[in-house]
Amino acid sequence: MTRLLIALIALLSINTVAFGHSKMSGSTPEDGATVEAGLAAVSLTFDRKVRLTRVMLAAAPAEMTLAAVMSDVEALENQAEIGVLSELPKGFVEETEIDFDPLIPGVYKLHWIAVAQDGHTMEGKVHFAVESAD
Ligand SMILES: [Cu+2]
Repeated sequence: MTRLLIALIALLSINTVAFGHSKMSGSTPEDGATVEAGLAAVSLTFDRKVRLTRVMLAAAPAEMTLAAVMSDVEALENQAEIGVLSELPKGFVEETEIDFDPLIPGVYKLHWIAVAQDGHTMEGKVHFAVESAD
């Protein structure tokens, strides 16, 4: 029993080291959220400072649902990239806002790439749906 406990603690420690670098702790809208038309910014929050190197916003093909976009990576080949208006922060930040022209109804994916302060490159995606206000 003690041996099992030690093995378990060792395993947990390894995980702590492996995932010790920064990660995204949240976004607005959240991944999987549905928001009203007119959304013009996505904010990203990280648990430790990162330097964003690339942010891409893309609209999914019109026939795709949010659930399909979240689960089917291949289908995003036909996505239309949308211009991001804001410049990425030059230094390391814990939070940033990505601005763009107000979005029309549709399903979108925001893909970000960042470097953590420990030098690791990280990336992630936020998927969300924009629906018409009526
Ligand atoms: Cu790291």
